[in-house]
Amino acid sequence: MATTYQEQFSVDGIQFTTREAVELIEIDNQFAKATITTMGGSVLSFIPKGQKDLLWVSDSAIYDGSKPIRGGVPICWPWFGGAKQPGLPAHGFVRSMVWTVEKAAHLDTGETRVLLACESNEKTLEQWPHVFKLKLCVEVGASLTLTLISANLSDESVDITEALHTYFSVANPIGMQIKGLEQSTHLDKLVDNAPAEIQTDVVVLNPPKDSVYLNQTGTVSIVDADNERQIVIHKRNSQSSVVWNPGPEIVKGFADIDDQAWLDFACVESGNVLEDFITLPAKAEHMLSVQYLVKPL
Ligand code: TA6
Repeated sequence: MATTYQEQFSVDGIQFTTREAVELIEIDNQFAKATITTMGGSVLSFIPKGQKDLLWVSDSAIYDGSKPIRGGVPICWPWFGGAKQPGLPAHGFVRSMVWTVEKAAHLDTGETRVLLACESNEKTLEQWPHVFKLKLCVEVGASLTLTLISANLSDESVDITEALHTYFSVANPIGMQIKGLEQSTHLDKLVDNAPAEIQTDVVVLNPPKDSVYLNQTGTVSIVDADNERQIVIHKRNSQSSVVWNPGPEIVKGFADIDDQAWLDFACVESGNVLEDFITLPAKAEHMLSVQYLVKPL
C-alpha cells in the first residue's frame, strides 16, 4: 500500500510537510534544525543551535515544482555549467527531479541522517544516455555533512562533472574574504577567454564574481565578519571550488532573486568541474562529500 513518508518514517523530530507543490523534510534534533526538499534533493536550511541559518534561500524562490528552488544546496549533476548539447539545462537535470527518501532516522549520536535518491529514467536517458543512481546522504548534527554518491550502473565508463552549488547566508559579501583557495588555478568566468592563473592571494569577494578554482582540494573558510563567524567547508574527493555572486546588475536577470538580495548570500561551491571531471568506470561509484560548520572569528 502506498504510504506517505510520515507514516513510513514516523520518527520524532522528523516531519514531512509540503510547501505548495514541494515536499519538505523538517528536522529538529538536539544539535540543529534543518530543512530538506525532495525537489532536486536539496538542503534548504541548516541552523545549528544558537546560530543563524548557514544557508540562504531566495524570498522569490518558486515552490510550484516547475524549477529548482533558488538557494540552499542545489545539486549540479551530471554536468556543471552549460550543457554540451543545446537545449539541455545548465548544471544538469537532477536538481529538477523529485527525489525519493530512502531512509530517515536518528543515529545513536543524536544526529539525524536522511538518505535521498534519484535514478535514470526515460526522460533522463533522452538527455544523457547513461543508467545511473544518485544518492545524497544528509547528516544533521552540530555540523552538516552532505555525501553525494554517483553510481554508474551501465556497462561503459562515463565522465561527469558535479558540484554542490551552495548558497551561504552572509551579512555582507562585499569585501568578504574566502580563505583556502590560494595556489589553485583560477578561471575568471566573467572575462571571455580569461587565461588560467595561479591564485596567489586570499580571495576577496567583490561582486559580481563568477570564478572557478581548479586543483583545489583543501578546506575553505568564508569569513562572515559582520555575523562574527567563519563558515568552514571541509571537503573530500573534490578537486574544484566555485565562487559566485551576481552583484547588483547581473542579479536583475534572475526572476527568482530580488534585486537587493545579492547582498545576502555568497555561493561557494564544492565539486569536480571543467577539467577536473570524474571518469566513472562501469559499475563504479564516486563519493563527493562536504562538511559545513561554524567557528567564531
Ligand atoms: O556557479 C556559478 C553559476 O554557474 C553562474 O554562472 C550562474 O549561472 C549561477 O551558477 C546560477 O546558475 P542557475 O542555473 O542556478 O541560475
